[in-house]
Amino acid sequence: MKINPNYKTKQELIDLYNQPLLELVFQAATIHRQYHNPREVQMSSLISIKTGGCPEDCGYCPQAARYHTDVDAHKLMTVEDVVEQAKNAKANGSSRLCMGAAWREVRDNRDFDTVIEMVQAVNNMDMEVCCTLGMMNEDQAVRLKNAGLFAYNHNLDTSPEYYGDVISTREYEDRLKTIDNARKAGISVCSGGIIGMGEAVEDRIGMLMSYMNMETPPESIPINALVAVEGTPMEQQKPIEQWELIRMIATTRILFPQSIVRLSAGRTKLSMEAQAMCFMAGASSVFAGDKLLTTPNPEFNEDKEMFNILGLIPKEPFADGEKPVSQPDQIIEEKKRKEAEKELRREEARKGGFTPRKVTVS
Ligand code: SAM
Ligand code: DTB
Ligand code: SF4
Repeated sequence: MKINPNYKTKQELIDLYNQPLLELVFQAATIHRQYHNPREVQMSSLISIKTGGCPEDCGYCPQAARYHTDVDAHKLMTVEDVVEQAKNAKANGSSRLCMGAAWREVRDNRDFDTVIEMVQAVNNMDMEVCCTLGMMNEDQAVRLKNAGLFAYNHNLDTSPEYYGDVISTREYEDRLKTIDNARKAGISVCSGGIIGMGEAVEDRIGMLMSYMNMETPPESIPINALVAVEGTPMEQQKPIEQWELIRMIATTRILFPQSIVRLSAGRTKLSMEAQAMCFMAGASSVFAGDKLLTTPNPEFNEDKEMFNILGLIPKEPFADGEKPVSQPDQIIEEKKRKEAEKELRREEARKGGFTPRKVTVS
């Protein structure tokens, strides 16, 4: 059952969300136990591989160049540094690594080649690799898939109706297209949203309806509580009530029984009791490590203590899908071949001999 057939209309979904809290949690917990091991929670770590300087105007985001936040722009990380951080995440129990770039879209340039190498390297470490790089076309999705990408994260964030109040530099339709491109390439889809941006309950439900309308809903649905960052248009938003987060997680769990619901940004403001309610309501993943992309997150040690107290077990990688095989990337291989050819010609010239026009290297 990919989508719960018992809820169809917007009103039915709003009633589901608004029912007495403990009834809602009990219903969600019951479904959760039918499809998942309730003790298993995946630890997933984030790396901001390219930080800040983004041309988009997402009202919640500290990485948008136009807002004056404390985030400094950095160029793309090296593959070696990413592998180093991935090793640390794995040693602390993370089975998934999500690499985020503050890009509007993927461009076919050297930076994307480097991301392909990062995907190959982390997949070869037996971690589920997820990327969130902005919009991408079908060919780019296929390249990522062949490199060994397990999942692509691209959030709808909110309802189609509220979207324009949050972002003006791209359309809801653009987001749907990228999700579709990932899906067509055979990549597992991770897509969810943010609550606490001033939206109404109808908008939270509207977002979930967008996922219900997909031929295949996302395998992974992150639910973020807004981290209100100074300098962004949403800096003054008052923190979301923990009950709202629990309701959103429970409603998502009931509507998409097989998907992984991720308790995502906003955990530093949540007590362990509130997080326990989120796990009871069907969340089975957290972002682990002291940083999300640019904002703080509970430290590994705090989470280890929470896992101990609540009797949770970190989930193994590839429990929900086969490990992809990393294949050599055609574009990178071709570039290497041309570079080797050039080097050979340079070498010949250095020796003082004649320079052959074309040398083929097998
Ligand atoms: N640039 C790419 C994009 O927008 O798709 C990838 C990186 S972007 C930071 C990934 C997601 O992080 C956003 O879609 C949004 O849902 C979430 N996010 C960003 N800033 C946030 C904040 N302040 N609070 C909660 N979630 C946030
Ligand atoms: C998602 O839904 N949440 C993560 C991940 N996908 C990429 C990002 C949260 C970012 C929170 C703000 C920050 O740290 O910059
Ligand atoms: Fe850029 Fe992504 Fe932040 Fe929007 S959410 S400003 S696209 S980094």
